[in-house]
Amino acid sequence: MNAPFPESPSPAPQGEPLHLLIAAPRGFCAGVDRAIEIVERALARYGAPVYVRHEIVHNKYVVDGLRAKGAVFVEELDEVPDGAPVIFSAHGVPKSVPAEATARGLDWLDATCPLVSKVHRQAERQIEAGRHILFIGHRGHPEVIGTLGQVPEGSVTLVETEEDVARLDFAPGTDLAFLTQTTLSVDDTASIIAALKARYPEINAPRAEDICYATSNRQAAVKAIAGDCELVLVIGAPNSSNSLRLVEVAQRCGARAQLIQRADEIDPAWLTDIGTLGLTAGASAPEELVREVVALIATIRPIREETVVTTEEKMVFKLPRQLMD
Ligand code: 0CG
Ligand code: SF4
Repeated sequence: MNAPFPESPSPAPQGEPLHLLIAAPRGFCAGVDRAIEIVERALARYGAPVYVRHEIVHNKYVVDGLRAKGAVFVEELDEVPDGAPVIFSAHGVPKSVPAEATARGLDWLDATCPLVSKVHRQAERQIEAGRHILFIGHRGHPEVIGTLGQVPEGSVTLVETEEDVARLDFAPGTDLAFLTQTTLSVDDTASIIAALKARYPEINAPRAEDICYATSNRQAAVKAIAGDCELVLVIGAPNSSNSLRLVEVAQRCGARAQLIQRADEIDPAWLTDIGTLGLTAGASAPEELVREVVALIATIRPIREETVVTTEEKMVFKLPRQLMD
């Protein structure tokens, strides 16, 4: 029998090649790798269903993939049935959450990124030292809720902007300390800290930067390409703080910037009149989605792909002890 006649391939795109600048580092950080591995190992150990409180990381593709393997995502612990294992997301949880899980006798695992846990411990130490904390972060973000929930109510004040700093009314000489969310804009945070230090010169600063290595490296990487790009695509979710910051950084470099979750959100019209396109991905966006975007773009314009590396990352975090054997 004759082989079926092959379908004719769609014609390759014609015209001027689009220069595609891909930022590196981009995509998964060590905390995201670890959190996803915790869910996968828990599924292997306990079998499905394994409950996860909040999206393990802020990415629908990752969450859908784990859901297909038997993870059940909930927002609150009271949605977890008695006797079921539960994992806390990479963003961290208030102290009340593990306390409640223990009280209910639930088998729980903590996928909080170690760099978020480090900020939790600093918050406790500042309170033990008798200081009031000014916490720089975005109201309502799960990491902020988790960090504020490490210390007694009333012992921390959230600061989102320089205007918030101007509105503070602590008496001069009040024993203050500041801490920050891990996924903030490096530049905005520097301005807020400068404003805090100007108002309260004695304020206690964290020993090391709270903004994590992945957040600052991805911002530096997008800065290195954005000035040469007419448009920068950032792969990430609308609830992903670190991804939103990459959009802002690119815009401040003078590029148009667009957050997209998947390749199918790209409007071909965005690509017709430009010479250079930038591409990066937030810390919770997998490399598969970057390749999917590149493949889609290549169906619209011929591309000349170039990766711009600003630093190499080698960070790896240990898994929780319960999952090591
Ligand atoms: O950037 P945020 O904190 O919103 O989280 P996301 O899940 O996007 O990325 C890393 C983590 C945790
Ligand atoms: Fe940890 Fe930073 Fe990754 Fe958040 S973005 S999970 S703090 S390494």
